[in-house]
Amino acid sequence: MKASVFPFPDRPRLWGVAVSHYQVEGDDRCDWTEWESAGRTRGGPCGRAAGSWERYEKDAGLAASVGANAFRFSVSWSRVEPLRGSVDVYALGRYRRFVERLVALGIEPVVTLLHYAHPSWFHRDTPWTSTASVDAFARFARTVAAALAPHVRLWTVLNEPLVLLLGGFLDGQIPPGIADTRAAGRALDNLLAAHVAAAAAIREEAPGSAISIAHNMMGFAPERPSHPLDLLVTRSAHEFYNRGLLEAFGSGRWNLWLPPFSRFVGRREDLPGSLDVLGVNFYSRLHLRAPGRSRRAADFSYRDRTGRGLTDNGWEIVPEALGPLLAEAASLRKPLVLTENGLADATDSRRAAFLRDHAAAVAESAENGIPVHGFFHWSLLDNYEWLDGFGPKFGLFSVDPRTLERRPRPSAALFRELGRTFLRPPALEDAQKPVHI
Ligand code: IFM
Repeated sequence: MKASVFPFPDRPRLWGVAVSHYQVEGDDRCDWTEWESAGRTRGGPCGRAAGSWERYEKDAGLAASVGANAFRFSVSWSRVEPLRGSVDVYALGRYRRFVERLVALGIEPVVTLLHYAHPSWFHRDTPWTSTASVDAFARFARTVAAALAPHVRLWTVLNEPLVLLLGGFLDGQIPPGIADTRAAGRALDNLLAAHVAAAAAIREEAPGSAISIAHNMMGFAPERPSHPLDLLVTRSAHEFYNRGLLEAFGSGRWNLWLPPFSRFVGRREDLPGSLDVLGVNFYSRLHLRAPGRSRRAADFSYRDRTGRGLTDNGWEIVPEALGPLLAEAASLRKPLVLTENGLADATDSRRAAFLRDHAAAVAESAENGIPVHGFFHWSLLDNYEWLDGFGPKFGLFSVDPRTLERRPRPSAALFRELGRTFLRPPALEDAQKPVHI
């Protein structure tokens, strides 16, 4: 059996912060800027975002100041390859400098290759519905891996591929704005093929790398707890959204049914071997009701069932849903990392409890033998939220929209304290236990 490349022996646990390039860098022309110009978002243009393109080294320092030993960010494909086939070496060098800074601070860089935004040429020339997308993406992955090796050892190839599929190809809410089941089926096949090809390219350019995806997992609950139709759609939502990709990466076969009429079936024998680590993004839970009043199969909504209140963008706070989802993710038999978890909370009145409760859920899972080796808070900074603009404040640090000055929110201190516990070596814990003789 092949020795596992993750967890890293010299850094068995990761306590980190996460951002994505488009949401923080600013002034990056890509499919999403076109989407904004076409008035397809609710929140206005991204513009300067948090200005991180000029401030990444400062952001690395902020991460260090809150005790992070890992920093997850994404590389902008549109900056690296603004025209198809031509690489901007300055952009690559910029990321290289950032990575070197992280390493100098003792922070593990964790790099995502596809975090929603694409170069403007992509959907025209090599769209996900065409097999040409596979080579185009693998070439980008190879270029980035060659530029950032050997400093980057953990790669998140695709961020939330099912969200991209649902939003981009089934309900047309995000680029490329398609709503067509057949196109979605082709896009899924090519996304998975692209993952495999990118993983191979990274492993060649950066030997010893660990390859992951960030899989968005949600809690699902029946709106009426004992209503048979609500129970049925809840089960189907869980199977489709949470389990579908686990089965695909576990067995190389997928059969995803999205009621009532969308089914995606496929196989790739090389899929299981293309993943070393499973990243889980977890935020909230949806309550389902069938038949739907506004949607045919079912309606879904967030509800405050735990009495903790909803986040600023209306999501239920439900840490008790995390443990069962991590257990489900563990059925893939790969090491796990919680690659995103956080909330929109401008006044910082709920973030401390949120952090504490989710860290406790992770600790409990680990104690129960779930191999969860990392925890990344979304986000380090207030940033641009895809459809909602700058309204939701996800940052441990607020960002002044005028000066782009970063300021720690009070809960940042708690993040640091929780990190100390999470990163404490187990041997030390044992040594601290009272010894009875
Ligand atoms: O901001 C997003 C991120 O880009 C992907 N996961 C969910 C976050 C909060 O909506």
